[in-house]
Amino acid sequence: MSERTLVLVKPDGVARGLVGEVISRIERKGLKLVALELRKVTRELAEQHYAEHAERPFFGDLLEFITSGPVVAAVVEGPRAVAAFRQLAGGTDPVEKATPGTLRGDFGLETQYNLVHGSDSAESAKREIDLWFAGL
Ligand code: 3AN
Repeated sequence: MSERTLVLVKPDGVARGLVGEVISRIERKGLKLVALELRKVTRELAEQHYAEHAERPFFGDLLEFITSGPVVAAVVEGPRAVAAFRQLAGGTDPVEKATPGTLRGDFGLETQYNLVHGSDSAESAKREIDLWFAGL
């Protein structure tokens, strides 16, 4: 059974030239790209994407950051794609949670600038893919 997940290379990852690294790891894992786009994120899209964090103290900073430069948005497909990409990404805190060998563990230092986003469940993936790639 195949599923889909939404992946973002956030502004820090794009600015640091890590898009190829992220895409390469996705492909080497055996996952398939079904959509891929460089995108400037509007405030409106950012608010919708991160709606579940609206009450968190870091919400304002999160919106500032995600709209600060282009992101690469992708829809990735494969067996257990949601969990498989989260395995590649590593934990949210790049030092305390992500282990070496993961994207965040290898390239990240701060939770706010943790390089990538991956949907956290099949339901979130559906909502996020509808938001970013309507009609896909
Ligand atoms: P994940 O991206 O690993 O699913 P979430 O959903 O808990 O993590 O958080 C979404 C995003 O919010 C993170 N990727 C990160 O950019 C930001 N974030 C989460 N926790 C913090 C924090 N304590 N301080 C600053 N930013 C945070």
